Amino acid sequence: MAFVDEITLRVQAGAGGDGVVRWLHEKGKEFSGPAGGNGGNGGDVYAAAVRDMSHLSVYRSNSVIAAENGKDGGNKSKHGANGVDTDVVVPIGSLLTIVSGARKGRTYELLKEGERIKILFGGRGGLGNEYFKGSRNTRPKQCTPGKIGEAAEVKVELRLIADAGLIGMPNAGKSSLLNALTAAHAKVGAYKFTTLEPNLGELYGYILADIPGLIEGASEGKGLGHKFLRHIARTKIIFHCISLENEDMHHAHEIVRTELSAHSAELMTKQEIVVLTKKDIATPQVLSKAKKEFENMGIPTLVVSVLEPSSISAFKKEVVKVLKAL
Ligand SMILES: Nc1nc2c(ncn2[C@@H]2O[C@H](COP(=O)(O)OP(=O)(O)O)[C@@H](O)[C@H]2O)c(=O)[nH]1
Ligand SMILES: [Mg+2]
Repeated sequence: MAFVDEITLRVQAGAGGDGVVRWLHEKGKEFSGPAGGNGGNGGDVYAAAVRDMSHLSVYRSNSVIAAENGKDGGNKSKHGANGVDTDVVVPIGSLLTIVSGARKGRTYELLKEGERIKILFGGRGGLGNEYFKGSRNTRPKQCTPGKIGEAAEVKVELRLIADAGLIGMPNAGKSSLLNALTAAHAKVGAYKFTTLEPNLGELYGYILADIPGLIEGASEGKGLGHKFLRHIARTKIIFHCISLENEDMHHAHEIVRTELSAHSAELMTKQEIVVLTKKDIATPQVLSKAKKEFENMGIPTLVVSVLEPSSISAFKKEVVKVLKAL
């Protein structure tokens, strides 16, 4: 299923129940007093954040998300029950914008798991005739209807809060690494342009994002770079993957850094760690030369092969150490 990172939902808060006109019926006394109850309030709509990054896909077939209406008042002074509230459930990192209705233009950002914000109010319940009873009005015949609930179109944009982004040239091994480090199932291919959507994985509570190559998008003229940069805007660190297959590791590094700077000056300022991938195919000489080259530039450098379990477990420890220190 395609990853949904933007969707517009039609959302409806509940209407209030109506107030009613009712009379007490005491023995031998017809209509002895007003006893119509108030209507219940309509349910409110909340936005609620969950950790499931792919949650927006559940809304693709739902046309309207609605809270329950309040119940009408009853006899014997019984008030109607309030309508049940409802939640628009969105992944952490979602930005909600109300695009129509009375609250048009309001925005809400959900950054914490379990965070819940009221975005639309249900209508108040109407008043029953008992409410209008007074010394001058002992037999009120009036009641009021419930108010309608607020309705709006709500645009949800997901901005992933990845702790770390994996970047690099196509084929650098980014998706393979994400899969090896986390329970993600990113597509892996020996050809370019495999990854056209950001893949996410979780490593001991840290979110890692496999960012489709900036080069991949740019060279295809798809402008994917920009779309995905939105997701890594909050990333604290960049793991720059460079395959040891490259003839010139330094050049490969430069190409990606240049592309990155063209898209986002902000990303250039993030902490960078070079990850030399596919260690299994490199000679010790190539490996140590490459490592030295980057370390001489002052860039911390790690080495890994997804084909060697011991390499992966050592690498995991290094990555967690780095993430904890952020
Ligand atoms: N020998 C070897 N091949 C790897 C390693 N990691 C990835 N590959 C291969 O390199 C190719 C590109 O990998 P992929 O993860 O799709 O790269 P991405 O384009 O950066 O996401 C695939 O054929 C992988 O099987 C590794 O550690 N060793
Ligand atoms: Mg990939």
